[in-house]
Amino acid sequence: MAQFEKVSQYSVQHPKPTGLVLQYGTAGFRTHANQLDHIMFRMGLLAALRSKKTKSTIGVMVTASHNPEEDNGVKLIDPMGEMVTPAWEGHATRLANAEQESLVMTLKDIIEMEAVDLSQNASVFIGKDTRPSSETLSQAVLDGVSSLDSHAYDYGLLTTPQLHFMVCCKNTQFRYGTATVEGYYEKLSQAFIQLTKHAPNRTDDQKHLLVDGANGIGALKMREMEPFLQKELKISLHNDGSQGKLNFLCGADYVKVQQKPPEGIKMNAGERCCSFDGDADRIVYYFINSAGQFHLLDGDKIATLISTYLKELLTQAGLDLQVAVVQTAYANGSSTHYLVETMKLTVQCAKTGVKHLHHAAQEFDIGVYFEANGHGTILFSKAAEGRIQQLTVDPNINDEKKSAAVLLENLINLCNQTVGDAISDMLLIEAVLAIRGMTVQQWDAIYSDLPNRQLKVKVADRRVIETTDAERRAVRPAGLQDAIDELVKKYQKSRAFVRPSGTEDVVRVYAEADTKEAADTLAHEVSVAVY
Ligand code: 16G
Ligand code: ZN
Repeated sequence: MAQFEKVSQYSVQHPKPTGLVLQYGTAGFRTHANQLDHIMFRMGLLAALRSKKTKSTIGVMVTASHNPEEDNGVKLIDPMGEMVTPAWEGHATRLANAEQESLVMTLKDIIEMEAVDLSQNASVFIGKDTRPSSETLSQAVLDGVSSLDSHAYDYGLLTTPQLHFMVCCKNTQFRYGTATVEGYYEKLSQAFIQLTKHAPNRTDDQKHLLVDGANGIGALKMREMEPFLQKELKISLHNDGSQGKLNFLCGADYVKVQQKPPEGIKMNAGERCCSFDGDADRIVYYFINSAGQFHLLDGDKIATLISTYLKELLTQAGLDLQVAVVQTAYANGSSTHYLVETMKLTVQCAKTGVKHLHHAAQEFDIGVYFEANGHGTILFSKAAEGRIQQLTVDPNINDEKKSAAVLLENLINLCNQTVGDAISDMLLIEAVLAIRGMTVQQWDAIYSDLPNRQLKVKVADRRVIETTDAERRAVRPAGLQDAIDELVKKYQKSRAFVRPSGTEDVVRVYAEADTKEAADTLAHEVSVAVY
């Protein structure tokens, strides 16, 4: 078949190093950029097949998010802008690891297994981050798509959530928005400007926000977007990529893990600051107080701010829609306690990894999901969106209800419902703080985080650890959970768990307790039990 001849020909230019085995992990393939050329070509092939199968546009994003600049990676995006379905993650791993001579055979196998009609048209959207390696690697994706005579549209530089947005817009016939960067900026900024109208008389200080762009794509895109915001937000952009290295001593992951401000940003006491990660799908906020102490507002604090505001608006609008918050085992115990006990919200725990949280959040009228590391968004069910929309045009309701419904409608438009999005989340947070007239200190004071500690443990084979209950309990090896339970009992307000990492060859340990010393000691004792 001519189609496969082309695949064979092109694949020679993207040879697989013999014996190299890589897995489609929690967020796609991710490793040193010099091992990825063949993977990119093959993901181009697979995206074309997935597009033929679903009769929809599929996305391929070239990025390694918060990893060092020398790494790169790739993830596939399904028709509604969500992460590719698990069965196809399996196909991705198989295709990636087929040795050069069996590539076409593996491809044919997948075509047969999925009953892909090769005569069907295919369309693939491609995006990339600012890593130097992304240029040639995205070219390899294009080669893969073209070698199956499929249509590729290369958007060039995009944040990961922007590509998710484009794919969703395209496949919903633009009901979700226009599949261009301008369409993205316009949709979000219009919603933001509408929301800020409910917060008149904001001072320049209140409009001012320091943004750490991690020297990556988020900084670039923030610059592009700023004019659309019509001065309703005054951004001081730092780590904009003009000097520093991507993710080096800056970015959301650095700030969260190190629990300190990034380099390259000068903060005055009480100033609101936020950091994006390398592909702008995560965000964390922080400030320093007058005593110079650093305060981090992570994904848990973001979820709390947003879910409590949504609940308030629903009450005002008289809508009985259920708001649920989806967290992971890493959520600080204080956040869960506050959401359940004080706010009386439904809280669910999902396994680490955006796809798990996203999936869980889809079960509710309104699902707010955030990982503690700052990745998250809000999902509104079609029915919830419909009821809110209806209320905005209902002639029989009072002004208070109508105003709440209009605010909710604008919040829906401001959310990137396809995936966590640093830019969209930032605008959401800024809007909520503005409307409520809240300072970052007041937001931080909603609850106090329990001291916590994370450690990595290197073991011979991390897969010997098996977990259950959304990774909060270990079922294997035998005896490990009992040992953890005994250790936890020694401390107050304590909790600990272990889980094998999905992105690194390590076991992760998490512990929290009423004091820093107790959390540190508990984490250390649990890591000893893991050996
Ligand atoms: C990936 C996930 C992130 C998760 C992290 C956990 C996506 C887009 N990203 O970066 O959500 O928190 O993995 O890493 O799903 P770990 O398994 O090494 O702890
Ligand atoms: Zn990321």
